[in-house]
Amino acid sequence: QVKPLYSQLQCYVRGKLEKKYPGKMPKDGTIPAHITGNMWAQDWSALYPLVQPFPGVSGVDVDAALKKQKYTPEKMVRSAEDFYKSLGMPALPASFFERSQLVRPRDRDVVCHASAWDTNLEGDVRIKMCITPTEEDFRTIYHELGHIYYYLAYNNLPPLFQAGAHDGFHEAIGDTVQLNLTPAYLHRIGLAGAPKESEKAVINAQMQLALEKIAFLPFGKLIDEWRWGVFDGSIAPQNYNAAWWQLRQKYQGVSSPIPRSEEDFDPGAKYHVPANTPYMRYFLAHILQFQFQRSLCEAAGFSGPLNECSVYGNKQAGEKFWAMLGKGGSQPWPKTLKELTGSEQMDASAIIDYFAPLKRWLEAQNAGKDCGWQG
Ligand code: X8Z
Ligand code: ZN
Repeated sequence: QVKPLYSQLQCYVRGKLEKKYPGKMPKDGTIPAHITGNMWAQDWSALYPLVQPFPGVSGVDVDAALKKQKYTPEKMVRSAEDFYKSLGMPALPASFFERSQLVRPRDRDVVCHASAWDTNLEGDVRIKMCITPTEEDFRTIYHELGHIYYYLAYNNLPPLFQAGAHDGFHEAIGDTVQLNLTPAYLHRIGLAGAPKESEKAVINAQMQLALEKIAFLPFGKLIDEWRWGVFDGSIAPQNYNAAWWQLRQKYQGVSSPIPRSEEDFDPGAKYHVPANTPYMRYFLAHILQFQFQRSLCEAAGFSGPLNECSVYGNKQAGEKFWAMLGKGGSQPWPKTLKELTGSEQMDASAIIDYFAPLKRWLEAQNAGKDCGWQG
């Protein structure tokens, strides 16, 4: 369902890169992973200045605003907390602020990959991050608090039920909230100017989000395909790195910047591989979060295009969300999904609807181009 949209995005971005680096791009239609500006080419947001559909039409620069307003890590967390509170959810416990690691310690080396914990299954919730005043970290905090609010919501269930409906639900909560960080919301909290309401501004905003959420999809799929291949032996140790890059090329249409060999172990640079954290959860979350958002927007009585909805401050949406979180792992996930969305199926119709304007625009831009890559 989502591959055609990804292919259009990959094709458009590659075209822009070809213009910027004439004669330097691989001939097989792939994008060298490093020029996406992300170590894993899993988030292409850094390319936004290059691929912005309508330059000069309202760009939201959250990075600059955070720095200019001297946002501290705690202030960034308070901003995310405020969003959840606006939905009627509780304030974070004081212990959260006392015991979380929000900044990189000065005296020792730590793992800085963001994570969220309920350390005692009784509400001693904490996050572990090394927050800097960037848009990426700002958005990641909203993601981590999704885990924290899920922990709090199912805290009074028996320990065995203190879990997400499935892993993908856990990853989708904060991501759903991220979908509400619209230009209008960012303006409301003072991190962006007054939003321009034009079709061009909508396409710009969609491109910005797609570089994060659509670019991620094939990456989200391939990590566990590689891990499961390792576990069942179909990927042998002498083939670990080659198999990794084959999947990268096949699904993402990206290639390694320089030749690699089995002397290298590139999968090891992705946190979840050495940490043995399953990854399919993020792929599922990227589909689910749009289903969740559609239901929350319906609960809020919103009837416009899904991509223009923000449920900030909406108690009806919040109640529905909180009720779902409170079910934790106490019943089969399709039942929980049905209670929120009316359907027992995970499906991509919501993400497709959401990005329909961008897809139309990309198809028009790519018309006549030779899209696709050798996989
Ligand atoms: O690992 C994470 C979160 C912690 S659960 C920061 N994410 C994946 C990643 O960074 O690879 C969120 C998006 C995908
Ligand atoms: Zn997470």
